[in-house]
Amino acid sequence: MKQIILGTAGHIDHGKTTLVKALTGIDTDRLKEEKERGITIELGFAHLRLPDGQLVGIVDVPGHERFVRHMVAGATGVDLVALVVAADEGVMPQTREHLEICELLRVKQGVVALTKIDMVDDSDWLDLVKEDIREFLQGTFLMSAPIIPVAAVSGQGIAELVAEIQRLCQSVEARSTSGDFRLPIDRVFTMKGFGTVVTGTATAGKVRTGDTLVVYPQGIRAKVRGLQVHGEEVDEAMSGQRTAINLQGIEKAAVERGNVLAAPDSLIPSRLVDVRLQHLESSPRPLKHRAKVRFHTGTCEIMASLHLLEAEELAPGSSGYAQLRLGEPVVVRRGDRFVLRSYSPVRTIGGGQVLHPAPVKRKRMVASTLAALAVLEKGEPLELVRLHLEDAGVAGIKEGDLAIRTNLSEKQLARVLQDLSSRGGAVQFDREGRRFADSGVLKKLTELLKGQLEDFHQREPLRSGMSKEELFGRMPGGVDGKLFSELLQGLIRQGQVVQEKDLVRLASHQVALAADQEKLREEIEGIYRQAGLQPPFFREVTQSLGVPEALSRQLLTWMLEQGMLVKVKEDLYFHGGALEDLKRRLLDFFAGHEEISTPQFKDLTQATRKYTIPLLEYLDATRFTIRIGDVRRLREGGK
Ligand SMILES: Nc1nc2c(ncn2[C@@H]2O[C@H](COP(=O)(O)OP(=O)(O)OP(=O)(O)O)[C@@H](O)[C@H]2O)c(=O)[nH]1
Ligand SMILES: [Mg+2]
Repeated sequence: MKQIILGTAGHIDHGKTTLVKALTGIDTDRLKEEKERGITIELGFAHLRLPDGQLVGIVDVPGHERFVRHMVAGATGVDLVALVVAADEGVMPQTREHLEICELLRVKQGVVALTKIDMVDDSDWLDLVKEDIREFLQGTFLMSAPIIPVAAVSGQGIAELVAEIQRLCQSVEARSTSGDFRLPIDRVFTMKGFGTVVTGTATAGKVRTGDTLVVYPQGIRAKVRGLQVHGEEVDEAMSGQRTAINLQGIEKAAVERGNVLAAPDSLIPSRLVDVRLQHLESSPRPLKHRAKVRFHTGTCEIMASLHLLEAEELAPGSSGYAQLRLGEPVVVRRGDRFVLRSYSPVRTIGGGQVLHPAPVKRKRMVASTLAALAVLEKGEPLELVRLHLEDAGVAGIKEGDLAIRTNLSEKQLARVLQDLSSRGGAVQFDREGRRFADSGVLKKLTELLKGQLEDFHQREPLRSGMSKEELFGRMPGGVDGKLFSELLQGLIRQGQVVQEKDLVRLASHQVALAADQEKLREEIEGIYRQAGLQPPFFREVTQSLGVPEALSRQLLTWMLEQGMLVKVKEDLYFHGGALEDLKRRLLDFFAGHEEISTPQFKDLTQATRKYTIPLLEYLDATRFTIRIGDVRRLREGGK
């Protein structure tokens, strides 16, 4: 069976609630204040079983000017509207405003109920009112909707109205129930023994008892303990159903109307939203850049400042791109409809469609901004995905986040990503995390990476390479670690970069000493070879040879990398051959001894304490020997 919701709309006192009661037998004005004042304040809920068996959920909205925000909340997720006009009064201000809201929210179909016809005994008057309504509906989605006269008190016309609703229901498109579950919350209350219950009209997906959901924008997780649809307990609820959800693990005070209950990781709270804004024809004056407005979407109302991106003002009846800067975070998806109302006096002034649910601050009057927004509004899925990949830049983006931003179905998105990847437009750099990056961004990053290596080789011609860590540190901020590794591996596979241990270098780079440097190197090495186990300070050697500081440092690094010199401790370097020789002699010693004491070691090396202690520590540290108390033994496997 299709899930269908019908909403009422119309001016105060025109008979909406009475009509719902005549249709369903349910009085939706439950509050004491509503009974006393005879008006609707909060949304009311009922359901109607049509003759053909179809069940229709009904949302009854208040007509009072002060509660239009409740009406907007109620109209969210509605498939059909019953526009109620009292025969004795005709079209009134909220008849107009409610119809405008339905238009802005893109309600597609409906019927007009001309109520209280028992109050009018003049058939000419009735014809006049009908004509008036017909004219009023010109150019709207209700343009050719039937106008059905009813009198709730006598039941006159009710059967005809039911027949029309049934006819409409048959043509309502069945909703998709795939995708992430989402329900804008319109009521929160506690039930004895059950805890917190929230209600709303599910606008997407499905939910089952036991599922974990998140209350947005707070990000509080809660478990679904129980579900009710039309007052009956169910295991599963879906898009298009009026649903009550009993939540476990959340206090009533932590949730409020306007919050959204949705699948984990399915929404991004944001204080910025890009939109296509339609300014109502009936608006009294142009909408100005930076105007203070009320942003309504789902069941929430949030104060916002309107940033017109294309002009200083928007004339009534015209439309344009805008960014809303909100006082509180909102959670929307691309394509969501919204309504704007003026700050004061409060009046509906426009509305439209969300293009980007979590954009960056946009620069106004800039061609690139407008081009991006045009893609967000009208782009093919592929262009849309590419735009979001580009925006994500060097940080890359998760497939799930792309889904939220584009609001494409899982299947559609997977297809686009595959298409883009095979065409070389996108790269999946993290399989497990399902993260992607734009190829153009990667190309730039690759150039940057190679540029950094090139700079390094120029700066340090005698060093064989740069540590991976240092190279990563020189990438622009926000570069993802996995993305960096993937790029580097790619360059290594292509043979452009070579990695040895932790050092990377351009394949083209080779350390080669100039003839004069080579001569110096030989002299230094000679001094160290001669000095054996009592080497001089490197600085002393190079100073005596008159080697400039910078070259001295480069030569040292190079000789260390080549293993000509070995660092035993800070500022203490030995000739590599001298150390090898020492190790050979130690092996001979251990052939005849179990262990060696410090004095024995001193004898063996013929060196002073200044050298013997660091040497012993070096041999321990490199796991050649092991220290036991005051003596050393050869480590197993030590050589
Ligand atoms: N005679 C007559 N009175 C009606 C009819 N429908 C509603 N009324 C009366 O009109 C008054 C207002 O009706 P409601 O149903 O509360 O009007 P509403 O549109 O729900 O009002 P709000 O929710 O406050 O906007 C009540 O006193 C009803 O009894 C009708 O068909 N005939
Ligand atoms: Mg009412």
